[in-house]
Amino acid sequence: MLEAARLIKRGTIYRLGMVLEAGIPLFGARHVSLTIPGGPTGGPFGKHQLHYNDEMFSGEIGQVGSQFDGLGHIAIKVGNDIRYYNGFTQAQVGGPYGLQKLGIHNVKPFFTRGILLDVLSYKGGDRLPIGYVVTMDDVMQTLRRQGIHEPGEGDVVLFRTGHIKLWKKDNVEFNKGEPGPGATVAKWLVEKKIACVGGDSWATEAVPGEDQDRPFECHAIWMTTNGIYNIENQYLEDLAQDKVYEFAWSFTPLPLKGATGSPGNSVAIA
Ligand code: UVW
Repeated sequence: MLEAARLIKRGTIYRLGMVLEAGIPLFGARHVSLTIPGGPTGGPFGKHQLHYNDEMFSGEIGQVGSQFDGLGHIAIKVGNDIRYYNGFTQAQVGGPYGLQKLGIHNVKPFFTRGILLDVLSYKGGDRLPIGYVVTMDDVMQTLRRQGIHEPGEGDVVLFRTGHIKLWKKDNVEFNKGEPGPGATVAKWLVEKKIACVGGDSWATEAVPGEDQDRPFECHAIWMTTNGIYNIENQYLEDLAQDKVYEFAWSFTPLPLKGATGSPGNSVAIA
């Protein structure tokens, strides 16, 4: 944490979360709805006639928008069992009113070193094509071009691909697939012992990926096998514009008991 704080030189805060609202691109049949029936919701109270508003929210709260994937989000079948991180089975994890293990409320706030890998600037163009698999050479050349060290233990690594430019402009194209790392880069990040990976796309990995028979392989490598979190749909344009490649990164997941993930607004401070 103190190491991360030393990366703050100018005191500029970059907001990385997208606005959570109806009309954003969503995976599958997920939905987002916020309503304030009537209005104001209540009051008046007292001589000054105080009124108040409350909202109703409906949606897959941990899995929409700029979402942070917890370790109870992804499982893979091993033998006859569906297994989660730490080898937990579906019977141990599942529950009708929230996860019994690996719920997002267990995750502590982050304040750590963040690294932007602006692969888009290295490769050129407006955005990387859907399905483009970021290679180890792309990662190394991007690091060299940016003049920063390889990631280390506890870091967050954010990939910029330009895919976010489709957000609310062409949701159909946004949802069709995406560029991003594949299993090779995913495993390298595991070796580096990073705490969290993320990017400006909805899964932080190439879709379709390197092996079309193993969709969301990086999700499984990161979350299920190695306990590395994944923060998706991050807005990285301002960081790229200012060429800010190393920063303090902070995010506090919503401690919603038993949830699979958390919405929110991570920040980079430089
Ligand atoms: C899935 O849930 C499969 O993907 P994501 O974590 O990107 O929403």
